[in-house]
Amino acid sequence: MHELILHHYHASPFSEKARLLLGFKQLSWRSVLIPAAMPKPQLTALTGGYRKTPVLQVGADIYCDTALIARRLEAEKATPTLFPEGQEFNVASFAQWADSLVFLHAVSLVFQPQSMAVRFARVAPEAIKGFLADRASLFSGGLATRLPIEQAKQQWPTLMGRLEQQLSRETDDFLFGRASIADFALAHCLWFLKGTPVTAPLVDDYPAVATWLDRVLGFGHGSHSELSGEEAVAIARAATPAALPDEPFSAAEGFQVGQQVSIAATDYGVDAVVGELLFANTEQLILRREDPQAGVVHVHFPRFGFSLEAC
Ligand SMILES: N[C@@H](CCC(=O)N[C@@H](CS)C(=O)NCC(=O)O)C(=O)O
Repeated sequence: MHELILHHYHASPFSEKARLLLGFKQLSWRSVLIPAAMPKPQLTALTGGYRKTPVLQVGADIYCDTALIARRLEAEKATPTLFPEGQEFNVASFAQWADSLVFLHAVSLVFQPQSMAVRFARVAPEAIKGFLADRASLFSGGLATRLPIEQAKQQWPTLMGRLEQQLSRETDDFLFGRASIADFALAHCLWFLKGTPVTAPLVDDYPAVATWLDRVLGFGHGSHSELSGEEAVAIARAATPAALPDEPFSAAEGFQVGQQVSIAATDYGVDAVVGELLFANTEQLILRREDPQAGVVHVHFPRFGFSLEAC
């Protein structure tokens, strides 16, 4: 059995989502800290170009995007479930909404000058310039656009007002009764805002929301220990990818097993990964690629929110 390896960095909200999923399932994992901006040489050796954070590695299998990481962790340990029976569509759809719409509001609010001044107080001006240029290029070529700060400020009270009302009427502790992927997808966006005193009141002014957030963050991160990026690449090289799912190849009309394809996120961070298409169903695509450093790896992507093109 291979260890779970999370490639992440501390300040990343989607990394916090993945860390909380690991904590919720009480899994132990290895932590590889990656740079917050390009270049990310070891990560690129594993993914073949996908650059977003976080990425989960299990031996020579590489899982991109927290929507798929959640499903991989569910396969690793079914209980407690992230997708409660009878609520599967509701929680996955809510999570997708929070990960895109609420996250883009949070990004806009966090990137406003007063908040950035606090976050980057101890960072050299050149490094700040480089980081901001990286984030501008992250959003080029994708379908998502960054939300203007005025729009985010005006809409935030509507989002939070509705959430506060829902949570203050709730007799259960979590959004859909039991804790689910929905709670974690919303919580990481609010965790991001809690990062400085400038944006924390955007959460703390709503008492039922703040109490719920504490409860979700209380799941913690599970037990973990450090690993270097070089060691992670060596683990991939020494491993053989897991057997493919025992299911028919489906949900990729016009494509065939073994075909050379390129796969990319459609929203932002649209850097494509090229390889041989091995598997497709309604939830994931699996691509085989051979890397000079990492050897043969299988890179897994969610089906939703990713484009599949013939090369
Ligand atoms: N849909 C992706 C979104 C991931 C994402 O946007 N991550 C941010 C960090 S929180 C990112 O990749 N930023 C650019 C980077 O880290 O290079 C997921 O669920 O994993």
